[in-house]
Amino acid sequence: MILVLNGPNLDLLGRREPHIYGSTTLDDVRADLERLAAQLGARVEVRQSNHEGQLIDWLHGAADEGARGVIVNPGGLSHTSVALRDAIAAIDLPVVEVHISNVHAREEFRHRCLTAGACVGAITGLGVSGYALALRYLVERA
Ligand code: CA2
Repeated sequence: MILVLNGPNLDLLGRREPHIYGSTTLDDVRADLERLAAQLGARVEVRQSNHEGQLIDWLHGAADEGARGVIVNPGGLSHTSVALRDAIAAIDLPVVEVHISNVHAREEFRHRCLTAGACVGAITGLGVSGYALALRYLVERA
């Protein structure tokens, strides 16, 4: 199983700011990833929380839940959270960071991604396709 974690405000995906994040909802992303995972002979579990501690708890429990890898879009916590970065670094699973928008083409405060440095890699700016690309990578790697 590949765990897909989404951070604060990503529950609004497809419903606000479509010029930045597109019109696909998180439920659409879930359905697409479940379909792709089935094609690849894998399984995904897609979650979202607006709470930093909940994301950290999910990371801590990922291996015990049977995850072989994690895809994380930390949302704005990517730019601020040492605690989330430490949680990613502490677990013994490959983690890929995904950003829907190109954070490097946006405000300067989005250019630094604290969490990405603890991940095996990051995909930014390819829209929601970034999740599917990360899933393919993790299934092939695991
Ligand atoms: O591009 C991304 O995926 C981000 O992680 C989205 C975050 C932002 O803080 C990061 O810098 C980049 C924002 C969370 C999503 O917020 C939304 C607000 C309205 C509509 C859709 C999403």
